[in-house]
Amino acid sequence: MIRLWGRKSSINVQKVLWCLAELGLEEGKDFERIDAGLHFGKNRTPEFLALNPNGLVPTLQDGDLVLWESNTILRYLVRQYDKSKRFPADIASQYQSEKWMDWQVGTMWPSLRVAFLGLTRTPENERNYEVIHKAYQDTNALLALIDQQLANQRYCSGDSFNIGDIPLALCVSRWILLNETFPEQTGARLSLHNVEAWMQRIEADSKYSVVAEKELNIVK
Ligand SMILES: N[C@@H](CCC(=O)N[C@@H](CS)C(=O)NCC(=O)O)C(=O)O
Repeated sequence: MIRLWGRKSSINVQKVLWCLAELGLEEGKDFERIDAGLHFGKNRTPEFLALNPNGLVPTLQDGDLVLWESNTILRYLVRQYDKSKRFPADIASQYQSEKWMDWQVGTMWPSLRVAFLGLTRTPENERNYEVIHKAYQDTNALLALIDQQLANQRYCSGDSFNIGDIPLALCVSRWILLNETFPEQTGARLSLHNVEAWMQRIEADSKYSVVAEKELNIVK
């Protein structure tokens, strides 16, 4: 049975849970999940560090194979388990999706992460609100790029939902949640109509609720 290490409130664990759901793989039947990270701990034990020397979640075990890096885990799961072709299999769609996955981890998240960690993992008296505000506003500008892309197509890689939509939609959900929770500190959130419509399509069509998990684990 597949084993997934990670708490459900982690955005990177959510990517994996969403992908597993789309592939029709069920917790308790096809995979087991072990709560780890933050208050659950377990991710700094020698046993865990032997699996993932970064001490981070998600970490996935499938037989002898151990994987970490959430986007890589998604790629693996689709290649290994997408027997019913839930995700587009043509090369052009695959690489359009890859492009956005790399952009999420290399460009968008580094910007949103500064605002996210600044507001949720930094004690109030240590927060640098200028840096947080700038990071949030930079993320607005980055998300405007996805909005442009979605003006002409329904999903990140074309007309069908793809794995690249998963990390993007989870980041958008965090971007909204941060602004709703800390409106003054983030400054205004751009109104992105194509992104909004895409989020609604995703919420209606997918097997995982992207907006359901609202736990930010805020440090006081
Ligand atoms: N690039 C990694 C980042 C993993 C990561 O930063 N995980 C966070 C949760 S989102 C973590 O394990 N934090 C420590 C903790 O939860 O205790 C990935 O995409 O999987």
